[in-house]
Amino acid sequence: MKKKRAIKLVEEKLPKKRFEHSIRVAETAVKMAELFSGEADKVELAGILHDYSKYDDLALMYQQVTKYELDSELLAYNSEILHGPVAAAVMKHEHGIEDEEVLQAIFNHTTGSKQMTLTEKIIFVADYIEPGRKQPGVDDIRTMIFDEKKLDRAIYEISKRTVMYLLKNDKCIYPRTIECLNYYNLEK
Ligand code: DGI
Ligand code: FE
Ligand code: FE
Ligand code: FE
Repeated sequence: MKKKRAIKLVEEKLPKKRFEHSIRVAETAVKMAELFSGEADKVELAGILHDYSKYDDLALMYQQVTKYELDSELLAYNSEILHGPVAAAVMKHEHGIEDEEVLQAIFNHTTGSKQMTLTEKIIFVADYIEPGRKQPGVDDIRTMIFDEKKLDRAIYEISKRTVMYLLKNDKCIYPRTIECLNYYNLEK
């Protein structure tokens, strides 16, 4: 899929704020690709499309999990966990995206995963640090990336902060989130 078509898809589907977030994730991801010798075209496309399913009706998402034979464990979770895997399946089956790296980056953008490809890593981090993000301490992660160039360290820090936030708010933690946390703790 060409960039222009991806932008049009997302612009027509998502609210303006979420569309603008998607563009900033893509822009941040392209900058990171330059820094870490990643593939700019891939991260740009994944960045534009990563939140495509974010506001889909939960019932529709559950239907898509079944239709596209995604892990049935997903059915126990809400749209926060579902929107990445569902968007990846929709892009593959309904919009003809074949690049597995792009699809994986969309799939895992919320939870991360162990042994991520460079494209996946970049999208996972760019989603967290794009210039519109205001989480406390997000500048520490930006420094880790743009000054220290420590990608795996940044992934660990993001996972850790996400898990701490989830525990504090009595949310369920998806197994892949923990897998990511542990893997990049050892890798960092
Ligand atoms: O879609 P975005 O808001 O751009 O960002 P995202 O896809 O990274 O989603 C972030 C949300 O997902 C954030 O509120 C935390 C939540 N999240 C991440 N990992 C888990 C999770 N929620 C649950 N319940 N369990 C997780 O493991
Ligand atoms: Fe998301
Ligand atoms: Fe994220
Ligand atoms: Fe996002």
